[in-house]
Amino acid sequence: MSMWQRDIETMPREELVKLQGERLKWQVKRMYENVELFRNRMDEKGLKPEDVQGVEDLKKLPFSYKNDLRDCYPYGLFAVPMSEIRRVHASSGTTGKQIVVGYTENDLDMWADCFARMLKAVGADENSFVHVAYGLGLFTGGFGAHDGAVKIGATAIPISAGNTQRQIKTMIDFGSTVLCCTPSYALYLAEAAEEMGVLDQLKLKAGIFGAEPWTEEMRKEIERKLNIKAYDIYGLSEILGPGVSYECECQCGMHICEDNFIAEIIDPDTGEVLPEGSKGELVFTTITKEGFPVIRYRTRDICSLNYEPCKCGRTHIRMNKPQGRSDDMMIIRGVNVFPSQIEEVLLKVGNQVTPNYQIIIDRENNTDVFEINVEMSENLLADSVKAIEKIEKQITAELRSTLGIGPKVRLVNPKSIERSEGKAKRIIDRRNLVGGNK
Ligand code: DLL
Repeated sequence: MSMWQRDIETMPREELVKLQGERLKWQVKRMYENVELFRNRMDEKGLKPEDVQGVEDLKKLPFSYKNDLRDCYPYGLFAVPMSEIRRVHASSGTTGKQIVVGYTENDLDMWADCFARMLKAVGADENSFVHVAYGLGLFTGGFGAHDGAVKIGATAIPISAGNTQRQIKTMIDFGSTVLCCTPSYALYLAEAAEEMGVLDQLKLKAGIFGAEPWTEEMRKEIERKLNIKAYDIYGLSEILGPGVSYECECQCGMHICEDNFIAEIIDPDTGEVLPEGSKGELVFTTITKEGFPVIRYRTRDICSLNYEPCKCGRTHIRMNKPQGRSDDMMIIRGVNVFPSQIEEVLLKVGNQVTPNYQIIIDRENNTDVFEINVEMSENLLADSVKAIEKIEKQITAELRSTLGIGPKVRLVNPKSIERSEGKAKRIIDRRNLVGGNK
């Protein structure tokens, strides 16, 4: 079976854990010296870097959170001078402020290696054409896949997201063999190619899909329609983007690149580390990253870890598909959306609308449909239909500029959104995704 870094990917576990311990010691020391927030949290707990001698000491260390990135925006958590940062990426924060992460040259190289492991596992090599239809930009998906493709010597096709007709024509003309995009877009592309009557002209062999939850049924449908094998890849901006973990040819869980990341499963309420195999919140510590390292980062993704040896020979543990979130983040058309971002926009619009809203997400033709009902004020209700339509348009435009996607906004009568025990039900997700909405 083809592997990118066989020595590392099949390293005996004892050796791997020893390596993790050494790297953890190194990381804690340099973070204590260079990242004020981490130093303060260690001091609060009365901990010094010397208190960490191996992986067994990890549980003593303080957690870190998405809000830390907001509070130290933009570069306050970087552990190297900016002159060593080669690239930044960004993602949605819980409020209007995006979160920013940075990579040194070594970090970018490590990231490319992680994605290269995925590519080799799907059978790609220097003769492959890797069609990168994840967004190339501040989103980590596109560049992660692109650098991985270049690393293994394949031909990268950095087409980025959108423009479906052009995607299909390019896949046919350029001979794309590996498709990288969100699973929902893969299905959408398949359907569009079917409608165009060109499915048999595609040369695709495999697909690398992630960035949002997807079901086994979706996998089967993508595989059948595109006549490929569809692989799952996981990542998050704060840790690495795509390539934190990846499926091998056995397609039974995603191997975590444990030489770079230590994973733990905790109880999201108590913070207690749970026994092997339990379901809980996934927490990562980055032990090789230089630019923006994190210790015990709370991903909010709920899943479990599988320590059983895998038939493929890789020794790195596998994580099961994320099965929901311990916060209220949703992923709509591949974009991370927090209800708090929507509330901020509604407050900005002023007193013509109330902050009572309901988000309805559905899936039509394999695309997420995103609608928001907002209760208008009594004053606006008394105004003209035109005035109401104008506010609807204004909210859609504001949301589009904040989130990057524009929902259909409908202003509804005051007090018309159903409340249960006085509380409005904010999110109705009808997509029925395994792992729920993230
Ligand atoms: O989505 C990175 C990525 C890009 C992963 C391309 C895979 C492919 P963020 O935008 O920061 O980064 O979103 C991270 O997406 O915490 C999960 O909740 C969710 N997620 C990512 N991959 C998967 C997956 C990218 N394979 C958040 N299955 C994470 C389910 C996923 N959820």
